[in-house]
Amino acid sequence: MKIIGSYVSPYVRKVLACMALKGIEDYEIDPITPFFGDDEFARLSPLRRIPVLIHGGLVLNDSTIICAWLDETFPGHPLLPADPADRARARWLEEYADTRMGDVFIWGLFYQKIVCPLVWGEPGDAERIERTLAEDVPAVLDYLEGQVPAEGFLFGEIGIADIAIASFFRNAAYARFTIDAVRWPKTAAFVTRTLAHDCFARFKPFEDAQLSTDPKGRRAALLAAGAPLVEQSCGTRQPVRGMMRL
Ligand SMILES: N[C@@H](CCC(=O)N[C@@H](CS)C(=O)NCC(=O)O)C(=O)O
Repeated sequence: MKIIGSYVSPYVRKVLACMALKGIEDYEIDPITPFFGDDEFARLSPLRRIPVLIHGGLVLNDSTIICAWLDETFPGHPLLPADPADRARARWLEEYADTRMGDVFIWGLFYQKIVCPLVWGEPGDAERIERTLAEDVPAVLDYLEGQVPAEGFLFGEIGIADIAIASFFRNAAYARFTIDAVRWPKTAAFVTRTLAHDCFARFKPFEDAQLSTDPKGRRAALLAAGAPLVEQSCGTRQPVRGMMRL
């Protein structure tokens, strides 16, 4: 099995966390940033997005599709709760995280603060960052505060909804955002608890290696940290603008 996508992507992290829960250890990873994908990447990922999962002749795109396939294919820890109403709620929270939290935390913060200067050599949109922090982030946190439990996970055992939500807060932290635990105490504690779970914690050294090195030293740093890297990457040195949002 092969995963294409950087350890720092919230959607790749979501897939890797689900694989960890399922005990899937036999895979390789090509940890590219989506903007540095070659023609082979464009062929495998028509939206030029990560993650991509390849298993034999099967190529899967989109973290939700990938995680559903993992859950239907591999035994072990179920990613969805058993009760139909809970399953529906878990799917909704996954969708809410992937779409709204993606818009707010990735496109509104992480992309503006980290990706723009690093990949495009230009500052992010300061007005957008300000609006995101003043309006969009509080609205997301108000909603989550009414959803997450004071203790434990959303539906008993940790599952897809917990993982999808918590994953974005790693990127938020990279963009130097922390949850105000006085205003949103349940969400702050839930995120800390979920990100501390082994299914997330085990990948942190790879994220640190990815973030703290320049492209030249990255492969060596990731290998040194124990990342199961592919031999042949579909990464390239010249960045290509994404097609979904510019
Ligand atoms: N709905 C997709 C979203 C994937 C996504 O947006 N990935 C980001 C990386 S964090 C990406 O590839 N962005 C590049 C782009 O949209 O151009 C999923 O769940 O996999």
